[in-house]
Amino acid sequence: MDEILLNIEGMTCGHCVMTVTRALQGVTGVKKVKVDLEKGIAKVKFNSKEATIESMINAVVEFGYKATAV
Ligand SMILES: [Cu+2]
Repeated sequence: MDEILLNIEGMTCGHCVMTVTRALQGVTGVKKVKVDLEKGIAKVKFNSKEATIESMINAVVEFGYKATAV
């Protein structure tokens, strides 16, 4: 199991946190997601054989937020 931190830009409230969490959880291979609103960071546990960092970033962008690998 691998772990990555993503910087998430554009989150302002709990709804944003939920949206970003669901977006990341929807990526195949992502096992666990923890989003910190104040820090603007998402901690993601994933199987690197199934999920790529690019696929996670794209999933977040699709919902209108900006994500970059820390
Ligand atoms: Cu919001």
